[in-house]
Amino acid sequence: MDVVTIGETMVLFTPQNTGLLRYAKDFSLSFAGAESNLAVGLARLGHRVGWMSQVGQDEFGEAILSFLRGEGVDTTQVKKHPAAPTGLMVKEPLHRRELRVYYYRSNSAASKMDESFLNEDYLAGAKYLHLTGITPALSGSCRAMALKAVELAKKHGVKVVFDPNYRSKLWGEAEAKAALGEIAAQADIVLPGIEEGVLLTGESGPERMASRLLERGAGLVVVKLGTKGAFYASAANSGYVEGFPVKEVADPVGAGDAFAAGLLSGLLDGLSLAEAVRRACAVAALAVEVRGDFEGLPLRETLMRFMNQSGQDVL
Ligand code: KDG
Repeated sequence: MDVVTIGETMVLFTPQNTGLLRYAKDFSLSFAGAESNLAVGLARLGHRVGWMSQVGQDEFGEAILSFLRGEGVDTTQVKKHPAAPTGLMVKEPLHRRELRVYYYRSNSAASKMDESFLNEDYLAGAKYLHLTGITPALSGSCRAMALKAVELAKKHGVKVVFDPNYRSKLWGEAEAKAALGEIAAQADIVLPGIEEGVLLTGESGPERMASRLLERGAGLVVVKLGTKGAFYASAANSGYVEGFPVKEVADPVGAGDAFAAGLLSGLLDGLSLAEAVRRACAVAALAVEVRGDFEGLPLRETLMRFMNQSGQDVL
């Protein structure tokens, strides 16, 4: 595998209309999960990617597996829990500027993953291990598993990519700061957004955030700056990359996962750091123009045309 990622995927219900959820009658069904979003993003760009997780022994679990297999993601490591269900997520688009999300995932099948779940040989065969800060927030056993996965990756020379993905609905700031900081310090690549950078370092600017995270052990830090682009820093070099123009943000959820997919795709293709960050910005820009967490993730050909036209319409 080029990339192995571990995390929960949920069935996602989105009302057809905006407004309070209590009045919603018609929903569309899709899937949500930072790690599987990344996996789909990489698969669409032609990379080999494996998603490790646990779903319930239920129809929603089967739906998630069919979907990810259809996208070309390797699901051979996925287990089915005999009793715990597949998690659910519901979006509440109140109006164009405010989106609330609700989780029905405590005690889900994925939250029951633990260290015994990890297949060392499978992890050892990857070039990158991708983790997000959502997995350690799911349960104590998931947190231990995430740390063990980092340890195994390091033992086998697999590069660890960590997206802090702080979710305030899953845990409090103090607990998150400690747990996310522990993984970030061991990761080769850390991908915070501005708010996560503040949480992890107490700094407010991307340059100082990146310096703090590098001092603590990260090899490369890329701070995501939304439509403005990103700031990257490693021991060797640093710089800003401008974002691509976004016509209209249809759905910002999943932008960070799209960014991570673009970055890893660029690094796997041997691009320079700045070029890989530029690819990350382009994938994120395309992803947010489409409603849904992963639906707008581009195929390689679309991405290349978009980038060659510097973000003009891809016809
Ligand atoms: O990054 C997008 C994810 O936040 C979304 O797909 C759902 O994984 C998810 C979560 O836990 O919030």
